[in-house]
Amino acid sequence: MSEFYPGISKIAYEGPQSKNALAFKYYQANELVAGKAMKDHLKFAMSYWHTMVSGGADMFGPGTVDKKYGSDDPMESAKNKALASFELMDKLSIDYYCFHDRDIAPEAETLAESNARLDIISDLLLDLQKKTGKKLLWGTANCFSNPRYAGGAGTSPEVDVFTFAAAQIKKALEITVKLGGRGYVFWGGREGYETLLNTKMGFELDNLARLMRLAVDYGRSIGFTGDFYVEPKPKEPTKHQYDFDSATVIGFLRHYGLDKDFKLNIEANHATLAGHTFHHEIRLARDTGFFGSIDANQGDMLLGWDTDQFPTNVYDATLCMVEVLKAGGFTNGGLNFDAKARRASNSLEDIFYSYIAGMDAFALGLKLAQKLIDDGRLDEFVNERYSSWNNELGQKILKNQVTMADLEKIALAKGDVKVGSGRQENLEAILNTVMFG
Ligand code: XUL
Ligand code: CO
Repeated sequence: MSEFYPGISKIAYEGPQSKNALAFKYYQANELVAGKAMKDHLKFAMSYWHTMVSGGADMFGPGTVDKKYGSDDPMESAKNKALASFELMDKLSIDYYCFHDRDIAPEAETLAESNARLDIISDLLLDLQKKTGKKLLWGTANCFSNPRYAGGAGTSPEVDVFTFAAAQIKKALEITVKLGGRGYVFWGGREGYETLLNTKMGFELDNLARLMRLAVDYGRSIGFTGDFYVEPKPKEPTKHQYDFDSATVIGFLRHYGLDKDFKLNIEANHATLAGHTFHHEIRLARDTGFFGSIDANQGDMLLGWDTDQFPTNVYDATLCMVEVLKAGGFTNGGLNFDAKARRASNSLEDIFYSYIAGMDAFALGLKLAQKLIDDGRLDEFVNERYSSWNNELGQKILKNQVTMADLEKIALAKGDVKVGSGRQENLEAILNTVMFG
């Protein structure tokens, strides 16, 4: 069988001193970190849409990379993409992949025909999985590209569109289960609004939850035991997306009784679009029990949109991995590179350079996260900062054994209170010493 990435052999680990652009400098799949192989800590996944489908088109010009994979026929091209994706994952030592239904099999004229295409390609993917041991991390349905979804899918003002979205998600769930995916993602592509002048917001929110409930019930009925995820994003494509950020989504899931089945898929660039740090979003998910999976990428702080760049910021990767380690690691989730090479990075090698850059940044982040935890100074400081809650008064408050009047009496007797230093600058310096020391 001919290769789709000729001239590129399996990427090897050569260490930080290596100048070979096609080698890992930090990612060594079987290196143990705290007794567990890097590959099992990180669970890297390839995003099918950016890697196999998108050629770099933007609103100012067409793609710059040929992603037809040797055929103008859409189904031949789709088959070649499936084969190429497994070659790519093999060469990069990536164990998982993620897709939208329409990434793996192009949409046809009718739903029945689209479904038949999905059957053909998912058979091929299943076969490739069996031969290689690669796994599907999660599947999802693209309910945002087709013009029928202009006003939303689950939140469409029109009942026929809601019906179509449900049918599409049913099929996407079936192929996710068929391929052994441990996750199913809801990213509300156009589940939001442009103007409230034409929108029944409360009605749309109820319907979004209704669609998710239908999906959970159906998924469970066909043996899906993995996690459903919502992937928060505040804007783009709609002005206001309903799944704005983690806090909003958690409130939504609890309000509609979906919190037992859903966790969060946190994306770095979505976090910053919402005015948060990536770290904030993961911490919130972990502290509330909604930590699920991660879309690893990064935005550009000077741009107000979702640039989906490969993640190379080691501070962010480190703080992310601290949260992952403290969450006890991934269960069904993993690190999906929802990222694309820049439009000017127009060679097939650039796909490899991009993944190597992202994987090395996270390998480094993992090692540094473990180093920070082992160093212990940050945790020690935080524990000390909150230590007054261990005293008698603190314990009584935590056990809800006091009234406002009790607290007033104590406060009046104290007269005034002095608080300790938050020591931010010193903690930031400790972070640097641990990372670069
Ligand atoms: C869009 C985005 C999606 C989801 C899956 O910003 O991140 O690709 O990850 O639908
Ligand atoms: Co994403």
